[in-house]
Amino acid sequence: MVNEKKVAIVGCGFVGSSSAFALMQSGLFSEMVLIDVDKNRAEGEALDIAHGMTFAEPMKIYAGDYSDVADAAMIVVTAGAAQKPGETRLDLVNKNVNIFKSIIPEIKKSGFDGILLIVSNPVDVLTYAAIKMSGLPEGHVIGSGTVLDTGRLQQMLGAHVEVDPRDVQAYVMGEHGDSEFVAWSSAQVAGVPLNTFCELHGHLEHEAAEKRIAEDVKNSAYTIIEKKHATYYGVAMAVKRICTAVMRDEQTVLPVSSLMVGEYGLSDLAISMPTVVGRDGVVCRVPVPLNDDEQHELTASAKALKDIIDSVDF
Ligand code: 6V0
Repeated sequence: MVNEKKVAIVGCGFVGSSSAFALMQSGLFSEMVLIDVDKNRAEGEALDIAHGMTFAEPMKIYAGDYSDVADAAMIVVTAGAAQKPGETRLDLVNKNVNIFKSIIPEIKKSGFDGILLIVSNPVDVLTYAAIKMSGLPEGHVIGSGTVLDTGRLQQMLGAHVEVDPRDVQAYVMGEHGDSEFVAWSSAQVAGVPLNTFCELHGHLEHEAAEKRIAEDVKNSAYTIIEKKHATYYGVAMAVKRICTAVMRDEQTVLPVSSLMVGEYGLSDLAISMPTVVGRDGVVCRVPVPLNDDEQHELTASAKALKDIIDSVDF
């Protein structure tokens, strides 16, 4: 029996604890279990977050293990090593796939039957790995994908054209990483094509602005990591947004990462595209029209991911 008010978080570092903090304040759940190989860390975070509870939404929060996740409605996985100087991306992939080999089979063994949200990086490869290892229906395993990148894009575009970022419809698609791209050709503000809206604000150098903003979005994580060694508040809010879409069955369009089954000619990999998200995870995907350049960028991004997937032993 699934407990509709229970969430588990695996990995209680910067991202896991910030997500736990955001979820505690959300009122979505009344029970939250924190799991980490470093049990002390999980216990410390549970205590610290629980002490804020009387100022937010009361809930049960505790450090636990995989025997506690069977009836969870959602599990958020943020466990994993972060890239170190001198370490290749592939080194990180293998390291985190190995960490997933110690986590996902435990989740499967528990009989968990909810929605599995993958946040650890490289998120697209690990989402694919979790789909393969968990035995869960494909649509029940989603990666946070480019939800954070899209939030960053909306925030920057909102500042650029001086409008509430929530009124900007524009998506970052592809890999959550270096090969991601912005689907500029479909970008709008309140139904008005983005370029037209920009011109209303006297911004006429569309190509230069698009290039600058897309680069700033893509480099956000590097910039933040350089300054404060990790990024966690933005992604924690993205986690809360995805959990809200699932638990409230909102059918919200979010660019999560999920298994492609022929969309844009792609299959057998997880990558981000606008997707309707509800209580069943992936409800359906939204085939946002892409121009030739964008289709080319998506194909290249998918190839970069596929090459990594093919080199990893799942
Ligand atoms: P962190 O602060 O080092 O935390 C990682 C945590 O995972 C630590 O507490 C570890 O003890 C724990 N851990 C390691 N192995 C296991 C295991 N086998 N079982 C349980 N717990 C384990 O890293 P941080 O929290 O900063 O980042 C976590 C992951 O999130 C990394 O892979 C980041 O690259 C990724 N991010 C993903 C983002 C996204 O948008 N998808 C954004 C930011 C970071």
